[in-house]
Amino acid sequence: MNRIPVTGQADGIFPAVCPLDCPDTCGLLLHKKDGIITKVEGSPEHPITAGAICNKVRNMTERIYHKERLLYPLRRTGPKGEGRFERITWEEAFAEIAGRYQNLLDEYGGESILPYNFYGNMGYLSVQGMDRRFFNRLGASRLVRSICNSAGTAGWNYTMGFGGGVTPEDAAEAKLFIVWGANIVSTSMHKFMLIEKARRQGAKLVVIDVHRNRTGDRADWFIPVHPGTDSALALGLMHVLFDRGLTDKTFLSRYTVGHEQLREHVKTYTPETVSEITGVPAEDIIRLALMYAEASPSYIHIGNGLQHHDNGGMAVRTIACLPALTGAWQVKGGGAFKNNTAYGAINGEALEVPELRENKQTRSVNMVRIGEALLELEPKIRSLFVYCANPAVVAPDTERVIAGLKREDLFTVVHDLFMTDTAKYADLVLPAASTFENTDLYGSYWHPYMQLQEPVIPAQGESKSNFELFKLLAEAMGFDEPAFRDTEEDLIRQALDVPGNPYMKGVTLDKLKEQRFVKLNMEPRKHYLDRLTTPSGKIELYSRSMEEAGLPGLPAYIPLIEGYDGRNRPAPGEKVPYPLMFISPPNHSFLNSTFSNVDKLAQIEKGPVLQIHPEDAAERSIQDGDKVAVWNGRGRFEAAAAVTDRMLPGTVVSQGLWRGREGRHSRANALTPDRLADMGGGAAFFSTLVEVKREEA
Ligand SMILES: Nc1nc2c(c(=O)[nH]1)N[C@H]1C(S)=C(S)[C@@H](COP(=O)(O)OP(=O)(O)OC[C@H]3O[C@@H](n4cnc5c(=O)[nH]c(N)nc54)[C@H](O)[C@@H]3O)O[C@H]1N2
Ligand SMILES: Nc1nc2c(c(=O)[nH]1)N[C@H]1C(S)=C(S)[C@@H](COP(=O)(O)OP(=O)(O)OC[C@H]3O[C@@H](n4cnc5c(=O)[nH]c(N)nc54)[C@H](O)[C@@H]3O)O[C@H]1N2
Ligand code: SF4
Ligand SMILES: [Mo]
Repeated sequence: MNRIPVTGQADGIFPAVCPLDCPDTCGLLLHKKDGIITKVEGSPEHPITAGAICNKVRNMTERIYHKERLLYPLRRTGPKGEGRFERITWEEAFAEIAGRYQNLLDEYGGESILPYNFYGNMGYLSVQGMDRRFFNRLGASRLVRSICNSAGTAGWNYTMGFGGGVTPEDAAEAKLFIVWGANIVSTSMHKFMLIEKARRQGAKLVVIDVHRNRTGDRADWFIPVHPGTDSALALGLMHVLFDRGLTDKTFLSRYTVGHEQLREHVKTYTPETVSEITGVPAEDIIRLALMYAEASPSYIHIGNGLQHHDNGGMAVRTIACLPALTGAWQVKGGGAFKNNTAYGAINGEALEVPELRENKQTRSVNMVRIGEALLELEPKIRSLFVYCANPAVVAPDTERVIAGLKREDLFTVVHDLFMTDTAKYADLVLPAASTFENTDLYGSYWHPYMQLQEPVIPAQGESKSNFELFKLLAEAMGFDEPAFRDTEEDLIRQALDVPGNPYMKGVTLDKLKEQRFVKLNMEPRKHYLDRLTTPSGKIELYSRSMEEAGLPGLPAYIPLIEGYDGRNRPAPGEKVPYPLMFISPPNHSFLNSTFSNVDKLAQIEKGPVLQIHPEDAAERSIQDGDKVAVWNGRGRFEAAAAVTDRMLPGTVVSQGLWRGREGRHSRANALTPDRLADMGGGAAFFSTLVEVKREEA
């Protein structure tokens, strides 16, 4: 291992924060001996995560001190994609970027440059600070960061207004948990731990998913559905609730708009009709509706998986209506959770300084369509700057993304800790410092605690934090506005000063230094229902804003553009080019594509696996363990077959985002579409059809 010992720093145990794109944002403790982090464990003092961490981060030292960690700036020497590079100095790197950017500015304007970043590190300074200031000043094209949860968030916001739901402390009191389109055992383990605790007091867990994932395995009741049919299921539940007089009429009149229309509207969604669409037996739909009406408090966790579809925004919007029908919101712990980002909203404008941008009309590019943008957008994108993201693996339709990255006339810079698939196509690759080497501020999109990271080890090799990198780049470009002179602490103070957000009152840098975990001021939460921020100030079962945006104003089931439901899926033996729905959600041991290069974790996951139903396997003479090829008009993916009845027939599942491998087709996103979902410019990864065949050995 490439460990660089540090002198002059005391050994001991240091507080830290998990930087990964995971709702739990754990408090950590780093054990340091001879200047090296030897152990990562959970901080028992964190009020929510309380000392437990996942296996991924218990192995974080494998990543921090990985033998392939980038330590110096590199310049490409071979063809794009081949991965041949030579070491250069930072001075050379800065001079080259500044020179190229100045030419681009002179010849084509700032819009010819596109930043591409996501949440490889969730720290506000890593992805929303000096970097944004730099690209604003440059006048670069704007990036619409919608690859993760935008469709669902839009659907939630149309219904509820405020982008927050039930908090963990309240959820602990629920008696019924419905986990809908999420795999929290793997993706948010403390949520599952909280549910386990409630179950010991008699609470029940229902999981609704297209495949029986690890969470489904542990549920009291697992309900499999056909992909993209969740809104039909939710409408079926509403049908039963209205039909049997199980709604809370007082709540509906006081806190909602549109309940009379909704009652009429759902009459057509009978359990029988909904059963045909979703694959859920009619008696189960009735049973679930009765269970939901009876349990109090009842809590629905709306996952990210179910909104990665053509109709994903509407699916979330429809499910979000359910707690209003039973009045679940009135009881502590009752209601729903989609994400809780809004409580801890920081002062984004102070961090990003949009005033630095001269042209307020600068174009926006949706990150979901990065392949198309690189290949087709006019005027052309001539430079791409990637950090905290790995589009060659995580973006949909990766064949097109890679074709775009191969463009000879595209000047690509990648800042990362590793030579990712994307970095292999870069002209310059810059080494990034890991979070434990940085100062940063962390919120959580689930729990109400802010945390501070301070460096525990120095930057490894010549690596630089995002903050430092963009500050120096600004200097190289000759940008001399005061915004580029701010320190990390300045940025944290600016971020925490949010006059418009009462939940952030009292969260300060000094308190963070002193207490490590600073709780948001949750007092306003008491009046949740009086603070709904929809146009009507109520829960909008009918939404005029949606109609104005060209969407149905009432919740509706809209079939997928690319996909089948239970009514139209091909009969066994019927010949259609691509009869199977392909779902590619996260796996247990990686975080998106992060960790896929850590052998220990990759070995646990074995390699790309395709779960296929026994009926679908038999039809194709596929046996457990066979090598299979999965393909459609976009590309090809290879995996080992696991024959299992975890899904309904017609759906195949491959968990995990694997990096590209020499001579192998290991990217699931070769098969996924770059269509935008119905709302929020979101991604529709899972609305895709494929065929599968056994590969001759
Ligand atoms: N271990 C691990 N943890 C992670 C991540 C990771 O990669 N690995 N990623 C992080 C990130 S960025 C995010 S956004 C979150 C996401 O975490 P979750 O909210 O748990 O969402 P996903 O894991 O994307 O998808 C969950 C489930 O959606 C199901 N699904 C797909 N289509 C449908 C559908 O039409 N209907 C229903 N009901 N279910 C469907 C999939 O089968 C899958 O089991 O997790 C974070 N945590
Ligand atoms: N098929 C399919 N595709 C998906 C999904 C899915 O479920 N299925 N999930 C989607 C979702 S929800 C998301 S959020 C996206 C996630 O997509 P990305 O955010 O691109 O996630 P990662 O693959 O983890 O890439 C993060 C990169 O950031 C780097 N990094 C980490 N820390 C730092 C830092 O401090 N500085 C710099 N410069 N780099 C750093 C890491 O080394 C890593 O290479 O993927 C999406 N893609
Ligand atoms: S990935 Fe999630 S569960 Fe694991 S340590 Fe980080 S925040 Fe905690
Ligand atoms: Mo995500």
